[in-house]
Amino acid sequence: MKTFKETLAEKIEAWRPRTERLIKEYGDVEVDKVTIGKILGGMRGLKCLATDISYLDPNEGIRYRGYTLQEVFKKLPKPPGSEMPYVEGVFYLLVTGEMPNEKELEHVLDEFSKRRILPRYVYEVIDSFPCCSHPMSIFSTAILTMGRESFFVKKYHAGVSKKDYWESTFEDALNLLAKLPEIGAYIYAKLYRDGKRIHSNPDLDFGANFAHMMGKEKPYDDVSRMHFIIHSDHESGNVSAHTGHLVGSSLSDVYLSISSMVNGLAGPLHGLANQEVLRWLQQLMDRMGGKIPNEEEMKQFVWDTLNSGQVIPGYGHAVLRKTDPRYALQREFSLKHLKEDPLFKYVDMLYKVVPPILKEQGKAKNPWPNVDAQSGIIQWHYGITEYDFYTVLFGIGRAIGITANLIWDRALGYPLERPKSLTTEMLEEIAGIN
Ligand code: NMX
Ligand code: MLT
Repeated sequence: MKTFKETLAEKIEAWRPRTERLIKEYGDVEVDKVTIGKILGGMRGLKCLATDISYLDPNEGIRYRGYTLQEVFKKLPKPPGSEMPYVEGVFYLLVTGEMPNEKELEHVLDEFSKRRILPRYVYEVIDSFPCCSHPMSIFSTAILTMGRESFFVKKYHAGVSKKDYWESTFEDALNLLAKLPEIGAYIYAKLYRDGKRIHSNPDLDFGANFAHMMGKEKPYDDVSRMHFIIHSDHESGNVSAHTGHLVGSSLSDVYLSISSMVNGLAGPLHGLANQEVLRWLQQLMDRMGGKIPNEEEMKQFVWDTLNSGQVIPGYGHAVLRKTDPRYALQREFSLKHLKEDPLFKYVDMLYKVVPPILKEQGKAKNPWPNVDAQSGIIQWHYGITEYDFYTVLFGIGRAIGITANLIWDRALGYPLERPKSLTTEMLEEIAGIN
């Protein structure tokens, strides 16, 4: 049997001529048009990045290596007795483009398990944070601290060939990913459980070990697997993926790149929206004094939020134009496992109430819910009510896709990213404004 790395090496060798040919023979072919609207409008929709790890269709949603999420969940191998697949399997899929067979999966599980031990200084860094620090700041710093472990940096200083950069990036990626559940669980223990840490269990897979360290019973292992898998990738243009890629393009190592992507994810228009959904719902619960609002009361709450100039968290999207399939998947899980949860009832009613209101308001291009409208409610149901922590969970998942991208960025020799900027005066001149 070939190892994970040997399989990847073959894929890379086979892929390189395709990229080389595109650059050499078709470098001048136009793909998209850059308008002033795009330059001043956050480059929305501008086709200017390449990745083969995943693709986001506005109506269908995300595909990982050509597979819809439904297919990913159906085809990836699952631990015995579990509803959700191994997280390690999705990393294999994103990196190699293939579903792992039993032997390949066993090998990846072993790779993750043997790299999971966290250096002591990471606990000390987490311990030394001042009170009231946001968990995302701690998470980002914990990752950053481990830069001293980078295998890529050692190889680079030793003078390795550009063609081989991917190998040490692959090692860094595995070394970091295997440690993220422990970092996340320790931040949680430190902030919300008086530092009472539960030691990791090397016999458990990524999702089950995380659940174990969080002190949670079944089915929280499946909740974790589902959460990490659905958050793992969303093509290259979203803020976290783009940040990871941009920072990596200067040959910053995996630790620097992933720490940076975490900082991008921590904004309320991106990953932090999952915490914002809960914060917003808490305001509604306070207003209702614990009573479930009726549809009219809910509509009023939504309008009040909009009329005060705020966004409805968990709704809208820069690319999607339909309900996010990640929302739909979590809704399906919620209908099966937490249908009677009062918070799920809120979320269920919001699904009916918000899209028509956003349509009526006429501003949001996509009135439908995104992944963040559901994820926090599931965590809350299983007892993780400290919603400041939710984006750390998103970050653990997102690191899987971004590291897969970083490996391939190195393998295909993607260069330093450096677009050109213009001044307002220059734009006015281009527009023909006197
Ligand atoms: N509630 C209220 N207004 C909205 C919403 C919303 N959920 N979504 C978009 N709009 C507004 C938006 O603020 C903009 O207003 P203005 O013209 O005054 O600047 C207008 O509609 C047009 O925006 P769009 O082109 O539809 O959206 P854009 O691509 O700029 O932004 C989001 C996408 C996701 C940032 C935006 O929909 C939003 O702020 N949603 C709420 C926050 C959220 O759920 N973020 C999580 C996204 C998923 N993730 O995990 O990253
Ligand atoms: C994501 O998962 O990154 C978000 O849905 C945001 C995006 O794709 O722009």
